[in-house]
Amino acid sequence: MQRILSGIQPSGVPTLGNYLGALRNWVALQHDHECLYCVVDLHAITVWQDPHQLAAQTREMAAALLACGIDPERHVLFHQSAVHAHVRLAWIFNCIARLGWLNRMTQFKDKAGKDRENASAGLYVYPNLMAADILVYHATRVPVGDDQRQHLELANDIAQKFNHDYGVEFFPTIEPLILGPAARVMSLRDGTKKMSKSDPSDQSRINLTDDADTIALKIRRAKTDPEPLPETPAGLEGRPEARNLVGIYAALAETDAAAVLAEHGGKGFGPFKEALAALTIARLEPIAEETRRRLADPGGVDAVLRKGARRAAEIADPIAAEAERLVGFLPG
Ligand code: AQP
Repeated sequence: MQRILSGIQPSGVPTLGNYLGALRNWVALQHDHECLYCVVDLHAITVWQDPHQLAAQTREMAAALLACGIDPERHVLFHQSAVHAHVRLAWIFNCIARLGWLNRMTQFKDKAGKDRENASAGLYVYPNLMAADILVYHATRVPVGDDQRQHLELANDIAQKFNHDYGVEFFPTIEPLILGPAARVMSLRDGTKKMSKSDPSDQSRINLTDDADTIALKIRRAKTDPEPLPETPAGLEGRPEARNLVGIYAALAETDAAAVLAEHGGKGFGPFKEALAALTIARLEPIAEETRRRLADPGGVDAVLRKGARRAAEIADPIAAEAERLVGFLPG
């Protein structure tokens, strides 16, 4: 069975975008892979996180993952900061990766924005930590959105350079696992911007913990244009908000845009939004309910994470120790 590693930042409450782009696939992959799923709190602090909220958000993220169907008995669910091997290997990778490689990373450019001088050094070396997250388990498959492809190529460059520099075949090649049609969910306020859990506007996203009334209201208020829905997908060209809502409907109904438009095309957004709200509520309400139930016992969620961290460390510690030995460190 191939080993999978994937992570999600506890930088807010998980969104419908995280669910359709990642979490739903994580659950499905459990059937035929050995899975390690990680709440990546080390990655989250590459941008400012309120320390009073970070622990709560980490727990909330874990509860949501459990509610989505991650099975912590058959697989491993943990928080990244609890497994120190990630940081040990990330430091070695900081010394392997070249500045020129990191300078090409488009996510850093996007996240740092215009004020690059003021971005944290952590944000800059984020891809090196991501490479360590994966390679410290010798994981070979990583389910990611298309936006992460560049980081995985960098991880493979790092693995190859390590193997070459130290004359070993120690780190394997990683294969990105881009699943299904690219489910990229956009903001409800701006169809050209990705839906994000850290967007300052709560109206821009649907949170996995939103109740039915909140979901219905957010969808009713979602930005649209004045035209009716087109009859075919070609008519979505140049209409990012319409494309997004149709895409969300298709992803939730596990169908495609053509089938959605065959049913709803030619009509105004009013009735379509009602149908979309009903479908979203039907899919998300059980998850929100189970997340709340889990969070009523915070100690129970923490215990799942701690147990997961112990099991993750059993795999990662010997691999980090061997990498350190290859580099030439004396054992501690
Ligand atoms: N809008 C989205 N549509 C589809 N997939 C998405 N993902 C995130 N947003 C969307 C996928 O969710 C996984 C975990 O993401 P992450 O927490 O590591 O960071 P992110 O991609 O930066 O997600 P956010 O929600 O936008 O977080 P913040 O606001 O903190 O930056 C990834 O597999 C990602 O592709």
